[in-house]
Amino acid sequence: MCGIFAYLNYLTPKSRKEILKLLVGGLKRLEYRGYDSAGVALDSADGKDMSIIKKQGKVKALEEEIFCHTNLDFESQIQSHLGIAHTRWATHGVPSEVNAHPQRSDSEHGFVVVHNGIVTNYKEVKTLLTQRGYVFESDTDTEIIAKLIHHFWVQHPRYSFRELVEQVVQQLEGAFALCFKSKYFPDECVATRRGSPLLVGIKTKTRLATDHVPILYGKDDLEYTRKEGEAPSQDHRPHGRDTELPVIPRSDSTSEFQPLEDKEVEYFFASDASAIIEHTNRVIFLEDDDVAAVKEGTLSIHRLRRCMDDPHAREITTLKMEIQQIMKGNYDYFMQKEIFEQSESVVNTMRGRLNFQDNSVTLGGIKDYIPEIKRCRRLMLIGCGTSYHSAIATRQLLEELTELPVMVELASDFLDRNTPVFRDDVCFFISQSGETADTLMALDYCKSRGALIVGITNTVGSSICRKSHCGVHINAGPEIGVASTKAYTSQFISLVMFALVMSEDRISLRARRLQIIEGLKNLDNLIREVLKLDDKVKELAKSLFQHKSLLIMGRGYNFATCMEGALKVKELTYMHSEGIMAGELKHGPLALVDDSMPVIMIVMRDPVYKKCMNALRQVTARDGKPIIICEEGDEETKSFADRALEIPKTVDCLQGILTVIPMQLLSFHIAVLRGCNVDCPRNLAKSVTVE
Ligand code: G6Q
Ligand code: GLU
Repeated sequence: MCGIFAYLNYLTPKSRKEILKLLVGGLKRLEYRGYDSAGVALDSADGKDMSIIKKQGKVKALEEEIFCHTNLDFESQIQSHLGIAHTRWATHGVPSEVNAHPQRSDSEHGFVVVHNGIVTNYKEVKTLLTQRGYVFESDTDTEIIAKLIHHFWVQHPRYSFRELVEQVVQQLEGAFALCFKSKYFPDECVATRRGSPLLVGIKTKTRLATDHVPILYGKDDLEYTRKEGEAPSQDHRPHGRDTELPVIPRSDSTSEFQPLEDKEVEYFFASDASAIIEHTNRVIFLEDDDVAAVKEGTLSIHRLRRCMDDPHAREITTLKMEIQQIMKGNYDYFMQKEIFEQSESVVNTMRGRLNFQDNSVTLGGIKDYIPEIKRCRRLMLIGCGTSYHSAIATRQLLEELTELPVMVELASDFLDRNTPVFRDDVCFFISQSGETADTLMALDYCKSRGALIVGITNTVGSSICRKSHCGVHINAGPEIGVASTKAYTSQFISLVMFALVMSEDRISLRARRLQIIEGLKNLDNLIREVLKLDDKVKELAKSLFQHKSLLIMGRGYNFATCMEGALKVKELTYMHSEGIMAGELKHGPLALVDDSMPVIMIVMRDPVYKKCMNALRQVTARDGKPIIICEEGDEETKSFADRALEIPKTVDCLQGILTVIPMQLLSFHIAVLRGCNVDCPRNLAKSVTVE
């Protein structure tokens, strides 16, 4: 949600135009995360001040403002420079120019900051700073950060930039990723995170001499530091009227800046790798409470306090992501591309895991934990939105193949209920982004109760990956469209593979396992077949797009498709849509049915076929005109339909992978016909890092 991008060139001359293009380019790559305004800060032409350009709306509007309406002396070359940029997704204060980031300390631009997340104690800090004479211009929580660092700078003129930032973050509660720039510390960048993702990309002319950056720790006896995860005690926080802001002692200056050596170097700070991959594939994923500082071209990573098990260094990771992977290719929309990619992405999910020669399944990331998982008391699958639906889609199979109780939970509701969790529970956290705040909090909750944590994510290096004991990367490739599509089918397959692993030594289940493995083997071809329905689905969309509502009914293995289909329709088309469990029809929803209410029914020849047919008759008896998604060649079922989409048959427990695709296509086409923003639906963000 929202995006940070910063670019620092050290002894690498760049024109201001190049720098601005880089900053705007970085923001464009982050657009998919969802935002409502954007801004950049760079040094003024004479290097004595800063230019901040902000715009409500799209990055395109900011780009136009920069290149058509400002006179920034584009051609002058700069040897070393830091520019910071941001896309904002408002949490405090309406989307507007003044609320957009960067936020500043004062009209002189002493300190400017970009922020992703929420500062929960901003009111207390604001009161304190107001008493000190600071005048606020925006409604954001972020502005207190810019002013607070200024306040510390006035109090401690000899502190380094990094030390000032360390003072600031000690006062903040909530979630944040921050990137600072200062007039007083030219060409220096300080960045830090707690609860929001941030990474540093490094680009050098020659190959890096090192594959890690040492972590420097502050003095252990620091009075005001706290252990990770521990809430700050009251007296460390500015909360009362006359409370002084406490100041932590300076850290041992001898431990500062052990250089990552290189003369000419460029650094990129970004919320995720898609913004930097076109520049470098060498990155460091920052951890919570890391403070990364670049001074005189040297990067150092600092932590205030050493905790048990803390590593000595942060690895420099080489990303394998290709730039083409995040481009639209021949498609008009990312979502469309991602729907059509599913015949390949499902294969990537299975690659190296499913051996079709000997019918074995290996999940390297959880292999060592399987004996422990087999001994557990129950499995809990936890996620939000689409990720939650993938758990619903596979619960029945997990119950069948593991013979364990399986609970499926929405992360937010799970937390609201303070659900009992025990040491012998195994908790799965399913998340495309790996950064969803609700899911992460549920993870922390279960971890603190001693459960085994298994992550199912699409984002390598994400918070959920790092916090899990073990896990499965679904390997669907970057998903840019806000509406999740290929991640859903890959999550589905990952959970099916897990069920197969759990049942590998069960003789009674051998035939069932082989049937499923056979089904998986041919899945990509069947997906290609389903995708051929695109034109037919488009025609269907033309007949539906002006309606107000759409009901989607089914049960058994296909209930998840109804829920997921309805979510896609809602989020992309802003139409009302409901996924209805067909068994519940007579308990209420049937009242909605008449000859004008659009109804889609999923009726497959699986164990609930007869029950679905009953529901179908209930609908047609009320003059309903159902559009039926049924099996290829099933004339009998088709005869009840107003219109039908025929889907190839596969194993019952995998059928949901095929039935969801027409729903993805339908919501996509309706959205285009209604003129909606397909890749960035209103009010939504790709990575939901707030509660
Ligand atoms: C659906 C959305 C959304 C998403 C959740 C959870 O189209 O993308 O419902 O699935 O916000 O996100 P994560 O899977 O990233 O945790
Ligand atoms: N809370 C900040 C604001 O409302 C930052 C929001 C974001 O993550 O973009 O300005």
